[in-house]
Amino acid sequence: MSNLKALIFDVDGTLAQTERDGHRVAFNLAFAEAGLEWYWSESLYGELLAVAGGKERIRFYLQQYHRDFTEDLDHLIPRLHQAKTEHYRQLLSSGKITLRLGVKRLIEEAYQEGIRLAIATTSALPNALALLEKNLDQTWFEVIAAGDIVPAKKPAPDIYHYVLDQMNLAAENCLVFEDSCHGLMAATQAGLKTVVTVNDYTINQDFSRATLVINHLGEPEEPFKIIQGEVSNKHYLDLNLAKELLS
Ligand code: XBP
Ligand code: MG
Repeated sequence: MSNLKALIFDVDGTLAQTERDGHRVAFNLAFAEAGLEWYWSESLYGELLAVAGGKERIRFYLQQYHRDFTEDLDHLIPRLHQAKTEHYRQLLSSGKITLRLGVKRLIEEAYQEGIRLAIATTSALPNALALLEKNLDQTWFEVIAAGDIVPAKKPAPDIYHYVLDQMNLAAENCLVFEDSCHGLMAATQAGLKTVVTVNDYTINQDFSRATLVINHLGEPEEPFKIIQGEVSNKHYLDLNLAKELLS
């Protein structure tokens, strides 16, 4: 009998590569629209990802690069972030950002087998929903924990504690999917085993506490590459492997 009762997914970077071509672009559109001469290049955005949460990221950027900026940030940042969210939703509705390899297959298999599903993301709820609406059946996810639902964002474990509470599940019965060291830290501190699927922004981060680190979930005809960890004779991540990883 397997311990596995639920899969919990991070959104940005894990379900889809949303950061570089989604969130980053939307931030820049919101800045331009507000008449601000701020531009987040791909490499600068990589630096700014050190801070989770869009509102927190703008504040961090100003502290690092525009210390002399005098506007009332408590007023400006939420306004900018709201505009950014609108741009992000529009970008997603164009369908340009698709799910990462193997994500749909694994989620469909889990749903059909009665394994419970949840989302734990730092992103604002409308952003998480925009991706799900376009690519998956959001009603399959019993809990969608997002954005400001907990006061402390990843790497704090709060969002994972919240999901476990809502689902009334123990950490030992769930497997988490993340793409970043912040996400891994949050899940690990909540006692959860985590599979990391890296991306260009996170590939060099420290994932030593992960159960498995791979380049993507893989498909039968497109195997994953193992970066850290061991699996028995498997080339893509399916429910059997998820169960094996939890045991
Ligand atoms: C990703 C984030 C988010 C997004 C921007 O979190 O840190 O801040 O970059 O989204 P996760 P918002 O990987 O946990 O989903 O602007 O909505 O915060
Ligand atoms: Mg992520």
